[in-house]
Amino acid sequence: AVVAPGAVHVPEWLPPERQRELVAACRKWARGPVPLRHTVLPGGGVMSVQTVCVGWHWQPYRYSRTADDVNGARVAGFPDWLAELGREALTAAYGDESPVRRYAPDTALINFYDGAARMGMHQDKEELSGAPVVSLSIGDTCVFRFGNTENRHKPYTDVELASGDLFVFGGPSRFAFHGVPKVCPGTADPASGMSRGRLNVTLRETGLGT
Ligand code: MD3
Ligand code: FE
Repeated sequence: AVVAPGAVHVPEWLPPERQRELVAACRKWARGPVPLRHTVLPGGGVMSVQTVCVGWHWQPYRYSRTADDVNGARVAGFPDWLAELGREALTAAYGDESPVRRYAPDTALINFYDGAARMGMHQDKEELSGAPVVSLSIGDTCVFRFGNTENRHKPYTDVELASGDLFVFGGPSRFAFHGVPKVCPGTADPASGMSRGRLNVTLRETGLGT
């Protein structure tokens, strides 16, 4: 479903077996070299979501190779199979069009939501590339709020994201405000590899080079 220009929702795109593979990879990254943890914001706020990064480390509000705000370790490398998954996702959302074969994501932000976690409305502006963001949801269903480019308030559209759903945000939707006002605990299918909580993996091009 096209939710807005460039914003395409593909329900049940990732089959359960590939969801489990992705969960297994995320469990490994969650242990290190930089652990899954609550990001602390510059003003002292602590995010309710827990995050671990691959390829580049997002520390609010910049990317780095080392997790200077956590343990100083260098982040895990971004694997080729994850970039390939991103290209498959773009093809599924947009069809076999020109930008697809050139999509080269170099960072993944992996977010874990327990039953109480939320993400406030924000824009993702740290990337120097205007390439699309690929989002994969696994585990509990959530309410995802897709807003406008002007401000964090109305108009917005609420969309339920369930396990295996793909969402691609490109073109005019790339810099829209968005957030997760609610997760629905206990809605995960154990076949996803998540017995509780929600995992979201976003793939991005940072535009930062090597
Ligand atoms: C639209 N994550 O990591 S995924 C984030 O479910 C983030 O964890 C949410 O927002 C989550 O920054 C939402 C959907 C998403 C991700 C990035 C976007 C939508 C986006 C970037 C630009 C526009
Ligand atoms: Fe975001």
